[in-house]
Amino acid sequence: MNTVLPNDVHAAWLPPEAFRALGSRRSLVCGEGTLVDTVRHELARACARYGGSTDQPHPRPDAPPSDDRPAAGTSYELVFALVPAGLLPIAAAAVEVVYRRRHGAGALGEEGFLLARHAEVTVVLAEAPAGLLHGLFHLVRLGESAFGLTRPMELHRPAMRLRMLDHWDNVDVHPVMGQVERGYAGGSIFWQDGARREDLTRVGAYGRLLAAGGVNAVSVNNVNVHATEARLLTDRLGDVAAFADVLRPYGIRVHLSVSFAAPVTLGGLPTADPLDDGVRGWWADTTKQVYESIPDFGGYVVKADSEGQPGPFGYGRSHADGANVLADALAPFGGVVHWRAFVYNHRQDWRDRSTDRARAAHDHFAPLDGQFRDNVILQVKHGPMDFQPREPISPVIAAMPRTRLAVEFQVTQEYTGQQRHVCYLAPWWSEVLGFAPWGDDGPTVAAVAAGGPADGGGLVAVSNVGDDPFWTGHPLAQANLYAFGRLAWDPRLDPAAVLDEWIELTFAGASPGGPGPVRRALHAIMDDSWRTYERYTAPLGVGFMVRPGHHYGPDVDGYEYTPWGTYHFADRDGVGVDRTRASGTGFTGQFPPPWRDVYESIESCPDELLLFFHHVPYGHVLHNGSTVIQHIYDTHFDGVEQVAAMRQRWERLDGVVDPGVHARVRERLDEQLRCAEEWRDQINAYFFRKSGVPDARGRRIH
Ligand code: GCW
Repeated sequence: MNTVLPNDVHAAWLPPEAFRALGSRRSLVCGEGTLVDTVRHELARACARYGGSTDQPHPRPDAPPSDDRPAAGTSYELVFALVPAGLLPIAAAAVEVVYRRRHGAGALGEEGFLLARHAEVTVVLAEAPAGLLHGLFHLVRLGESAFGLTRPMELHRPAMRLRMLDHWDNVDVHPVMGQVERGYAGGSIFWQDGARREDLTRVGAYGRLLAAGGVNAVSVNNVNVHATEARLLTDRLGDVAAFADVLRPYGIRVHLSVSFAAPVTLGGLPTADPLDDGVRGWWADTTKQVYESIPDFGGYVVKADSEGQPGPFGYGRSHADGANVLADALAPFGGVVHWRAFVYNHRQDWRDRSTDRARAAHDHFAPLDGQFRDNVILQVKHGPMDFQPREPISPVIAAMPRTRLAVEFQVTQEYTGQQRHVCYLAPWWSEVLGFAPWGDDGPTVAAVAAGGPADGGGLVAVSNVGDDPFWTGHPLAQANLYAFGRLAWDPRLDPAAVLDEWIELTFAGASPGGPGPVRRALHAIMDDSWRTYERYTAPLGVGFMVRPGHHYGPDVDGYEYTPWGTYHFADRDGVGVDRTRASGTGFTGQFPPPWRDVYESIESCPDELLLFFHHVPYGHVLHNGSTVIQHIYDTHFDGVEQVAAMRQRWERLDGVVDPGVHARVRERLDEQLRCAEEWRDQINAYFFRKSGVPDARGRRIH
């Protein structure tokens, strides 16, 4: 397993320095399996650099293999063990006894681990190999503090069983979308110009980074499945198997986006009707072959009847019929189908005020609750529209108690600055995950994704990685990828604390003065950067004032008269979309109480979503005491000032962080400032010209 990167590729959150505390100690690893070997390999690599040693139990030549004993005479400072274990050093054996007494077998599950410090030994126990790997990376995060005086026994288990990244990578360079659709970090790490990359070192290194954040699944190709990419399911399956081979040692399972029309386009059948026996048979046979070459294959991802992709509607069938045929093919092998709920009419007539894109997913899917197989996961974008910087949660999340739901985020910054802008998204995701759709006494969005007694669908996000030397184009966008994994593992984590972890790891080698000054500067720059982005772009939740097509920079009316269903309805008197039951599209009625009423009423609707739910006059007074028009001016002026301050703050890190990182971030901040000024000037000019209301503070509006 080679995950050693060439020097010109940034180490992200796993620089060698992050392993100093582990690599300078004497460790023992007890257990067997691919992922246990990975733990050994990681420790050996760290020890080679930092002078520690790592050992495994030496079987006595005359004893059965289970009677393993640690090398005599060595006192270990760190023990990793799969339990139940054979002979362990005394401290670890004592921890195991306490664990068994307190929790009994099975408490750690497939991926959990236990951490304790006892008699000056740090002990990590797990019941399955993946747990040891997660324990290893947890220790990497803790660094020296894992070896402090005492540490009470801690049990760590992921909140979500599936923590997945979707790649929108194409095999062939798409004439409009390029190698990676909505990719802002160069080409694909998987393919180049129509062929699988020969050297998959970066794919392996990517798996290692993901495992260290907590991700355990990756879907490798774009959900818009074009002709060449469709063949990944059949004659190009070797590509997928090769990726699976390099990701497996890090506990990452591979999934594949497939085309619903595959029985026709690949199988030569006359139909892809999900109720046709020939079609069912084709999916069953094809899937069987997939598992013959990839026994731990995760399953399929499907975008159907959406933005031109084929689907069951073409045959007069429901999305449950469509999803279930794939689910039945996958079930014998333990695979799942991620069926996307992103289904809406993208050929809408802007004159027709009754069609509301926000309603579409709920209209299509809520009536199907209870009709999906157990291994169908309905993958729902977190908001009803499309990854805008501010949206309410999708009402689908609260409407399908008998369906496994996965919530989908977008780490790639399509609508949040395209990795040219600093926009730390964890605070936004954390708000979404902590939202309680049924009111404060009910479960949160995170709890829905995690599932009740049965498994939920987990969390999915669109990756922001490419073949760029910094992985993510903007070096600070790495924090979003890291934070996604951490929040999927534990949605209650504080985004600022997650950022802290990321800084400590990534800048472990920073000089002078270690990560301290870097940490202060990065918190100042990043903690509030999502809200800053929100301030200088589309106001008060109205969304979609971006340039059509590429979605970068302002264009207030760019989507106003298009078929995409993304309107703001600004006129001389006011702005916003009336989605009330009383006089609008009725979208508020898709939410359960209390939100259906909170959003319905202009008095109780939160300011930040006001224009998502209501069309209001410019003089409408917000809860914050400002009028809508003055709020627009103020936030746009403030937002730009905040970006200027970020840029200054970053300048002071010159000579403190790696020069390559410094230069890249500086260049991006220059662009962010330019673009934020453009947003400010266009938005302010637009609303001043529409409303005729001057800025109360007399600032310059063009
Ligand atoms: O946000 C939109 C993007 C499309 C994307 C689509 C989706 C992959 O603009 O590029 O297609 O969402 O989520 O399917």
